[in-house]
Amino acid sequence: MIEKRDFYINGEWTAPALARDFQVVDPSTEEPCAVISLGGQADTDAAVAAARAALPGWMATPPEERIALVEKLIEVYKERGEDLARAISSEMGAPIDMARTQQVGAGIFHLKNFVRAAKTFEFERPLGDHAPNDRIIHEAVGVAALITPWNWPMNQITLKVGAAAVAGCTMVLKPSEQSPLNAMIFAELVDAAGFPKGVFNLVNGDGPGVGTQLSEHPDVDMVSFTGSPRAGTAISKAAADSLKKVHLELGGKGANVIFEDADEKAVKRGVLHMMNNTGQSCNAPSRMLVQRSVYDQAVETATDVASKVTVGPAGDEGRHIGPVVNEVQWTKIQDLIQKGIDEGARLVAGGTGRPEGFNKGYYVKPTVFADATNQMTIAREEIFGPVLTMIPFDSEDEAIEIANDTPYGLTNYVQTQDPARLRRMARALRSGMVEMNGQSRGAGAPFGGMKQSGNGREGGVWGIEDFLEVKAVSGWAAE
Ligand code: TXE
Repeated sequence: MIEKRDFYINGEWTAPALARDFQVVDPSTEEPCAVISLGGQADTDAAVAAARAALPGWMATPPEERIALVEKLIEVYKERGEDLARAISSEMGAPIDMARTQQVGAGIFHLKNFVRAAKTFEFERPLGDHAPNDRIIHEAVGVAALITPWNWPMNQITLKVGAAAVAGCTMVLKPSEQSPLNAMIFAELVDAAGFPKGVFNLVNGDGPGVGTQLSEHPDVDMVSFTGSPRAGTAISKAAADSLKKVHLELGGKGANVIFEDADEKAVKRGVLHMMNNTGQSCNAPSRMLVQRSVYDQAVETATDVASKVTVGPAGDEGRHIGPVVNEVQWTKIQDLIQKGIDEGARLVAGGTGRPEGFNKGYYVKPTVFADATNQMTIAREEIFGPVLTMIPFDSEDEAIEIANDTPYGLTNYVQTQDPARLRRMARALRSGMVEMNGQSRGAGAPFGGMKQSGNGREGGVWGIEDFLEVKAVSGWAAE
């Protein structure tokens, strides 16, 4: 079993102030796969102090040098890609092929986008020709606490670390205690890339401990968080006393609106997208809204596609879905599937219990509910498992109303061949992202949500701006 009890503070692997072991469990087997430490106040303080001490030097480092270090990080990241994939696979259950391509691949994608965006970003610029003595200076917010979840761990860590680094922030990362191993490898990569001491620090811990301590800490200037709305609320409250900036990327309950003129692969694509990462994605298209004229056909296709999705251990090569991350999530998903049945949705694929052939591991049957209403629990709550909810609609207006009738506003999806309708839908849907006809977001596009899905945007130039203050200078003397 892997034992990795130390934290990465001020460029050194440092033993925790107080011993508090935590077992990381492999969800494919329910067996522990590693032991880490959960940090406490002294560890949090040490990491924040290191980040604070490194801040002036890092802010004064020219952006080109910060960017060059991120480029170096990309190089070393590629060399350790397999180690990262194996860690992610064992601690959160992503099938190894998918962990290599999607989970680890996402990290390279984001870091490259930050390098590209930062190279052309004007950290300083004149206000405009009308005000020749005014200058706008973008400078780092300061010390950033980065609190990340387990579902797309390297995706979320690189989205935050890459942006903070090029912006000139120093940082303390607290990865999810469910998936700390990939984050610790990432810390080794930051070290190997040659970042100055104290710029990047990592402390493992749980929400009530290190998570809360970072959120409350008077020497932390901002918190960038991805996770549950529950924790997002707790962090906002904890951060309020010191009035620090809080960036939140929370859940979603995306609608995938399928019109009668959608392309023939639209339903299949929607089901497979829902099942990807075993449904553990905040932007999952979890409500499939289908126009009534093609609804029966769509239910048939969805049933067929979902019943062919195979489930298997994360270590197995090939295309299948793995277990969900832990027992808490497994039980929550089971309860929600049961709620769907109890509230009268029609179960057409999957259901409660483990899939056939498994008596251990947090495996969930790929599940589809038809004939749901948007008021049912399965249409309102983020299930975070391989569970699709299908809802019929008649008109475009009704589809918009149902899609927007949710507290969330992260990603919505539209399938139609009608260009005018695509444009109307893109404007009408209240979400940070609208993806149409299977076209995924381009490199450097902003990621984030409206309403209770959070605030701020990650990725590309918007991600960098989130870690920057805007300073207006008047009376500027030209050089
Ligand atoms: O998340 P938590 P959980 C949603 C999804 C899932 C549910 C619960 O619906 O079913 O959340 O997942 C840290 N102060 N998402 O319980 O607890 C925690 O240690 C500071 C959506 O695992 O939010 C971890 O590092 N930090 C989401 C991180 O928050 C706190 C991804 C996420 O854990 C804290 C994950 C506190 N009080 C879950 N409490 C997405 N948007 O993609 C917890 N944490």
